[in-house]
Amino acid sequence: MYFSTSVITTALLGLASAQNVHVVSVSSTTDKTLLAFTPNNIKAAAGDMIQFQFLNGNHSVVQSNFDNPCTPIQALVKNATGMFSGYMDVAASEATGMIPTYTMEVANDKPLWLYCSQGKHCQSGMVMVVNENTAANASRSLDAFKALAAKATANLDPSKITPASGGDSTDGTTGGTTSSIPTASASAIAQGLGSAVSVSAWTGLLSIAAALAML
Ligand SMILES: *[C@@H]1O[C@H](CO)[C@@H](O)[C@H](O)[C@H]1NC(C)=O
Ligand SMILES: *[C@@H]1O[C@H](CO)[C@@H](O)[C@H](O)[C@H]1NC(C)=O
Ligand SMILES: *[C@@H]1O[C@H](CO)[C@@H](O)[C@H](O)[C@H]1NC(C)=O
Ligand SMILES: [Cu+2]
Repeated sequence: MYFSTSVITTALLGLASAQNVHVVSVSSTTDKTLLAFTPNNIKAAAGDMIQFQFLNGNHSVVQSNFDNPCTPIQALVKNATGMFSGYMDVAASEATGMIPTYTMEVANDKPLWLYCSQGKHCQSGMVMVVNENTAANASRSLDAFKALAAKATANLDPSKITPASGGDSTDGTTGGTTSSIPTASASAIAQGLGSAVSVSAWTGLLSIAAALAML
């Protein structure tokens, strides 16, 4: 898709007023073996965006629920359309100087439990939470989720599961958009890790705006 600079700038300004973008690194540029989302515990308001930047390897982001780590939510909850980034193989786009991204909008302030469905990455701790709420239930912490994940017998690929025929449809589910950004931008943005990065701070990073404009 082609966006002229003026269209992108308009989109950027349009979003700058209201939307926060939280950047999450998937693996690492310096440690190719890192099986982690960084940061792995973020607070985001409804309407905020989360952009996963795939820095190395071949990983995914999949939504589960707390009690069933390493299992796609659509295998647990009837009619759920849980988020799944697809597998993002960084090597495939590295040659072009781009890294793949997956950007999603946070639907509500309920906890969102996420994992990587590649190999045994989920069991190895490649999990995260958005809006952990231990005040509502002290058992449902990221540490407890990690401990459950470590014991999971399988790490399930969302494209290879049987959709649930039952379950509680109150879990919040959401979707996202894939794109790619120049590798140089990714490292510049990485300085914003762990904080809510305002889109307005990114003026000049037009490829980011293009990614958002496609949402
Ligand atoms: C990435 O991982 C998925 C799932 O294991 C696999 O199907 C796919 O072939 C891998 N991509 C590449 C380019 O190796
Ligand atoms: C779930 O999906 C089925 C088939 O598309 C539909 O008939 C049913 O009404 C849906 N149930 C709910 C609770 O949305
Ligand atoms: C708190 O969470 C645990 C783990 O999911 C669950 O077993 C328990 O029933 C929950 N407690 C309440 C009061 O909902
Ligand atoms: Cu992974």
